[in-house]
Amino acid sequence: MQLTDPIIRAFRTDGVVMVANVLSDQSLRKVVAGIEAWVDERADELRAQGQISDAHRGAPFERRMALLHAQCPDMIAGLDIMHSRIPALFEFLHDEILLDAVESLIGPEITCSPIQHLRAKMPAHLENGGNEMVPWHQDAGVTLEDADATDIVTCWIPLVDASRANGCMEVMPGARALGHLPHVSLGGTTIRPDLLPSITPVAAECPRGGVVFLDKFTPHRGLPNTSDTVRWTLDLRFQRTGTSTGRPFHPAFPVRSRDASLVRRDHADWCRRWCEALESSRGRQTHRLEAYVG
Ligand SMILES: O=C(O)CCC(=O)C(=O)O
Repeated sequence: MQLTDPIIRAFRTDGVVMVANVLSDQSLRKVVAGIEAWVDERADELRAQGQISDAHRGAPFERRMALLHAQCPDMIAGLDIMHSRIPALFEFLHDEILLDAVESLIGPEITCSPIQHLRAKMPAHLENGGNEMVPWHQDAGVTLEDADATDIVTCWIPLVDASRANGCMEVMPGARALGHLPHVSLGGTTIRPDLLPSITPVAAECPRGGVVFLDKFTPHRGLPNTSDTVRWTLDLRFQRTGTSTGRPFHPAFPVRSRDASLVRRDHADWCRRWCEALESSRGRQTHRLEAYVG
């Protein structure tokens, strides 16, 4: 879906825009089916090890992971995109409707950044729940300097309706004009508290099918999930092919080009590149942090 001029203008001015009804139900169903297959496998593995007693097969997508996590918080270990490498997620990185929207913002030569996440945000009341809370930061703070000149578009994609209650993001519209703000390590990578813009935050509620488009300088954070269900989301990043990603040691790859031969569609190759990169980049710094004494 191409974005309209008013939406593009809002993105450029505010650094954030929520667009409803972007993605097809069919694409999202395929992604969810791929995740469910991973959950089945992981639950079976933990049941065989005696770490869970009930795999809750048949429980709704937005409940099941909470039921499993309550039995074994380790259930979500290895879920993130680069570790689980779920084939349906790799396919979704090429989603034509999503890429049409991204093309409206950065043009037709599009590379998928390796900074990409699948998040299952647990209800905060669960024991070990709330660990997935992300403090105020800019995506520029979690990329290294080599990407300073790169326009990076974050696509935050709920797989279930995302509301304030289940822990959607809060964002600061208009703060992108401030550029890169120093980040420190304080309960996670976060904007130095004394430099946090005094802009009233807005809850970026977004229904399933919608996308929140975010500029790399827009401060945002994840709210706690006060519901009983799991807030499932993807956050993916795209940029012009040939620009630096800020994670030079992790694999980026073209997902759209006027020259179709440049687009990489080989899932096995993607898996191989991630395995090698994770091994060889062990211990590398990925966030840009300043020393801080509060
Ligand atoms: O999903 C969240 O709660 C936070 C997401 C986030 O920080 C990001 O996409 O950069």
